[in-house]
Amino acid sequence: MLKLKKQLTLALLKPDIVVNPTIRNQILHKIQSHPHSFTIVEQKDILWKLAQAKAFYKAHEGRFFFERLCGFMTSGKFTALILAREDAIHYWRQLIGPTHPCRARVVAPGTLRATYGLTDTRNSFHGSDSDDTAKREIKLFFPDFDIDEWKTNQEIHD
Ligand code: RTP
Ligand code: MG
Repeated sequence: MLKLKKQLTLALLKPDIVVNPTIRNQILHKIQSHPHSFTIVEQKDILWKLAQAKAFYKAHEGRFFFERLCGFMTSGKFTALILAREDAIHYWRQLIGPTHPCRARVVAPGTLRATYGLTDTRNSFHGSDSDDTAKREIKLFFPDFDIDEWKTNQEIHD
């Protein structure tokens, strides 16, 4: 039987989730359970300085929500995860749902942002949007993690 290759993505549980340990644990359990079945390959809690937030969200510099986004992301710890499964980038973004929770509640009820998101900016989750972005974000949050070595090990165990 043909087995699809696993892919890695970088996910963040933002400070509005991490401030509530019960909710955070519920989410960690849910994303590993059927039917989502992500494997948590690495996990780390991080507290950013403002400059780190500004660098990560540089693409949004100048937009009206940039300052409040960086303020929010430095308001407390967030959890960074490396997640693995087939088509992980696509499925993680599908599971978290559209950027804005109000819209998510209409077009994608049941998604994580629809369920937990508070506002357009305090929207609880992040997910890499492409393979290149995932590689860059994994390197940023987990500099010691060797993506190529992980891929090689997957091939050996497949
Ligand atoms: P992410 O990068 O966090 O996975 O989210 P995304 O691709 O769905 O959204 P993006 O457009 O990249 O925006 C990055 C983060 O900026 C905040 N945001 N606030 N109108 C607003 O107030 C607004 N729009 C975006 C959100 O926290 C979003 O996740
Ligand atoms: Mg984005």
